[in-house]
Amino acid sequence: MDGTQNMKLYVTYGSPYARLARIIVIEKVLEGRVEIIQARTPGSSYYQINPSGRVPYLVDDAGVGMEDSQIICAYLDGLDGKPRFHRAAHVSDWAYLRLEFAARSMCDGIAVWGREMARPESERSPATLAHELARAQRMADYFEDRVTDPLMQGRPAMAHLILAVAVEMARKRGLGDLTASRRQLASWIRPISNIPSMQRTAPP
Ligand SMILES: N[C@@H](CCC(=O)N[C@@H](CS)C(=O)NCC(=O)O)C(=O)O
Repeated sequence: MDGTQNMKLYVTYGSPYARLARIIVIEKVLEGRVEIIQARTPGSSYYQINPSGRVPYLVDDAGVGMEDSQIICAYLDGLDGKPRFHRAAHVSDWAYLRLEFAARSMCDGIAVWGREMARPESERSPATLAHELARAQRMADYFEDRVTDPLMQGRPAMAHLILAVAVEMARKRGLGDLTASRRQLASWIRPISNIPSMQRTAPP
C-alpha cells in the first residue's frame, strides 16, 4: 500500500447503510486506501457520479463505481482475501441468512421512519410513522428471542452489525429505545455498541 486513498466511499453521516460501509473500512484497516466523502452537499455533482443519488457508493481503485451497502461491505471485506464479516460458512447457511435479512428488513423500516421524520412536521405521514413504529417493535421482539442464538453470538458478522446499527438508529431518530424492556437485546447490543468502529461511526 502506498498510502494513497485510491478508493472513494460516498456517504452521509446519518445513513445506517453508509455507516455499515464505514465500519468495514475501519475494521479492515482500509482508512489509508478509502477516502470518505460526504455526498449530496449543496452544489455537489454527486448525481453525476451515482445516478441513483443514494449512499453508500464506492468507487474502486480502477474507478468503477458500485452502490448498495450489501455489495460494498462484501467487496471491502473481501479485498484481502480473508473476509471476516462475510464468512464462507454463511453463504449457504439459511439460518444465518434469515437472521441477516430480517435485520436488513428492520433497518429498512427504521430508515423509512428516519426519512419521514426528516420532513417538515406538516408533511409527515402519521400512517407511515405508525406503520414503521409497529414494524420496529415487532422486529425488536423477534430479535429479543433470537439474539441468544449461537449465530448471533461471538465474533460479529454482517447480521450483528446491521441489527446494532438499526437499533441505534431507532434510538437516535426518536423512534425509541428498542432495548427498553427487552433484556436480552439490551445485553446483546452493549458490547457491540462499544466496538471502536461502532463508536467512531455513531450518527451525529
Ligand atoms: N439498499 C441500500 C439502501 C441505501 C439507501 O436507502 N440510502 C439512503 C440513505 S439511508 C439514501 O441515500 N436515500 C436517498 C434517496 O433515496 O434519495 C443499501 O443497502 O445501501
